[in-house]
Order: sequence, then structure tokens, then C-alpha cells
Amino acid sequence: MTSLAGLAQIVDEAARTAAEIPQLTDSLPELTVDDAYAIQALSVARRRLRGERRAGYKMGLTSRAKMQQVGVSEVVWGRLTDAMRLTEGGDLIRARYVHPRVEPEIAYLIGKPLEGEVSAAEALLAVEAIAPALEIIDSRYRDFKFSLPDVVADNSSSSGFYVGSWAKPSTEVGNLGILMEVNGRPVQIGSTAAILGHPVRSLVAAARLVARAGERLEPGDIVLAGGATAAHPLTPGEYLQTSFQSLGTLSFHVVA
Ligand code: OOG
Ligand code: MG
Repeated sequence: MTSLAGLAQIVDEAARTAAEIPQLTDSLPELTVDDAYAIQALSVARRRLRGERRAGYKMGLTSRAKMQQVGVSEVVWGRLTDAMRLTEGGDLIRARYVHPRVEPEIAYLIGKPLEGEVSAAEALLAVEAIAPALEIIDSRYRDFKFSLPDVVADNSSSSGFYVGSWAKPSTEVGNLGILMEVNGRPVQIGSTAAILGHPVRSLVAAARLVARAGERLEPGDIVLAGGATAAHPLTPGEYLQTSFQSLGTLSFHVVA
């Protein structure tokens, strides 16, 4: 069997060069979720060797809309680096991706280490700030189709993220309306409550799941809680504007 390091190279190169690949499980149907997290760690280690720095974690498939859209109903997580952070208001260059999609999320900024089994109240005590966020996901797999081990190995489709203005940690984000518009036309309408009932549950899950990989949420980390609505596929010429009730608006243009 191809080594885990060899598979990490395949997914990392696909992401680096924006080239689509077949699902790993097409040729390796026995690939486990544990193998997939090992591949993810090795692929992110390759990014670190190229100079990218840790920026935090992203949770995925934390809402029914997202699970239904991709046909995988297991919560997943991935690793964020500084190179994935995009500047709000700027242009998103479509050619840098295989088939990018955008989804509205909530970002937590971690102020104190957090790991293992924690309650929602304990998790919130570790939060320094909360912001509206957009994630740009870009599965490297053909037709954006994958099984659970495939998507995990591909760093849970991580490729970019925007973070809006930070609000204080006491800001209530349990049920805030979200409106995503493309060129002034609504394309997704939802609520932060779609994220596991409350986005803080995603933070609790993050602390538990990264601990399984021997890691913890560190001060300075950003944790994305997962898409609240289905993701919108991006096409050049689109102007995306997403308003988060009481938190603010995030926007960008898509260019070729
Ligand atoms: C997997 C990543 C899911 C989310 O927020 O649900 C995710 C995918 O949909 O490609 O980032
Ligand atoms: Mg996401």
C-alpha cells in the first residue's frame, strides 16, 4: 500500500497546485478515518515546512445543511494555517482553487489552552473573542465528491477563510440570522443555531477531537465552528455579501 506520507504528498500537491485528484478510497477502499487524520497531519506538516504557520482549526459538517450537501454525516475537523487567511473586502482569485465554495461560519479566538472533555461554560471561559467568518472550502476531489476518510485526509477541504470584526466573548451567538447575497440576490438564509444547536458546541467538540490527535487549542488559535448553511459555489463576476445579525457583514469579489 502507498505510505501515509505518500498519500499526504498527493493531497498536499493537489491543494498547492489546485489540481483535482480521484478519491483516495477509489484505489484504497480500506483507508480508515484514523489513517486519514494521519495523512492530514502529514500534509499540514508539509505546509509548515514551506513556511506556513499554525492559525488554528476548523470544524466541519456541524450542520444538517452541510451534511446533506456532501452526503457525509460525521463531524470532521481540519487544520488552518496563516496562508489560508484572506483579506476581507479583497478579490478572491478563482484560478487558485479547484472548485471553491463559500459558507458562513462563526470564529472563536482562543485566549487560554483548551483540551479534552470540557463543558460549554468551560469552553467559553477560554474564548477571547468571537467574530463572523466565511470559510472558502475547496475539495481537491473530482466533482467535490468524497467519503469520510477522503475528506479528512484532504484537511476537510480547508483552503481559505475570512474573519470579520472581533466582538467580546460574552456576545450571544446562539441564534443569529445569516443572509448571504450574490450580486444583491439572496442565495443562503440561515441561523447560527444550525451549527449543532449552538456554535459553542462545535468548540467543545474541537477541544475533544483535537485532543485525540495529541493536540490542544492554544492561545491565538482561531476555531471555525462550521458552515451554518449549505455552501455556495463561486463563479467569477460574483460579489458576495454575507450579513450576520448584530456581528457585521463580510464581502468579497470573485475574479477569474
Ligand atoms: C467538508 C468541509 C465541511 C463545514 O463547515 O461544514 C466544512 C466539505 O464540505 O467539503 O468546512
Ligand atoms: Mg466550513
